[in-house]
Amino acid sequence: MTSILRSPQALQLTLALIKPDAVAHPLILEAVHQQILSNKFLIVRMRELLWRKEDCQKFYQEHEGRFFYQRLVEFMASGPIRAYILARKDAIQFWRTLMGPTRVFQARHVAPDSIRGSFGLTDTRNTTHGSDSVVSASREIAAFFPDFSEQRWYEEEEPQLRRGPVHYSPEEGTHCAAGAGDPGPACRRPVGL
Ligand code: 3AN
Repeated sequence: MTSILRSPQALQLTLALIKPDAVAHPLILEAVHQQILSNKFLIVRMRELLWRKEDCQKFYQEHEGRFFYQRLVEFMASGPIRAYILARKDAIQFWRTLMGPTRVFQARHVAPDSIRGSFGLTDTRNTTHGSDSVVSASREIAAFFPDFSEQRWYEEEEPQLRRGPVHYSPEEGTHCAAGAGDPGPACRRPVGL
């Protein structure tokens, strides 16, 4: 994998998932979406999907053998999930802080206003997922958005989004650069990609 030197000001990308427990409840789904917007993340891509069990197994491979692995895989394939590519300065760490701790009991105590503190049901059904490093963000983004080119996004869309102005489309649930004239690639892409 080639590593690209990026300006310290560059927006960082992360993969965020809303898990089946939250997607099943429209009010919780909307509340999490609003948290994303109110915390100044840019929604670069968004899609909803049903995950196949084999894909869950691959995604959570590092946890294979742990006591919760089977339960986790079954749960993640049990209903629709929503996947986002989010951009922001320090997006990875910021999203993880917003999610709160993995364990819901702990989240309710140490970060009651976090997403998991507010909506988490159990340690498995804990509302959201977020990448934990730049390397895993790239891998996870590629797993959910195979047509998305991170390199092209950094070349074409990131500079426009960083400089602004930025437009949010409530219909698509995504942001794009809203410069005068040419709308830029973020606004021209086919819906769903
Ligand atoms: P996080 O999602 O906070 O980065 P990871 O990557 O350690 O946590 O774990 C992936 C997922 O595995 C968690 N989101 C959670 O659903 C599940 N998980 C982790 N630890 C436990 C546990 N002790 N008991 C039950 N499920 C767990």
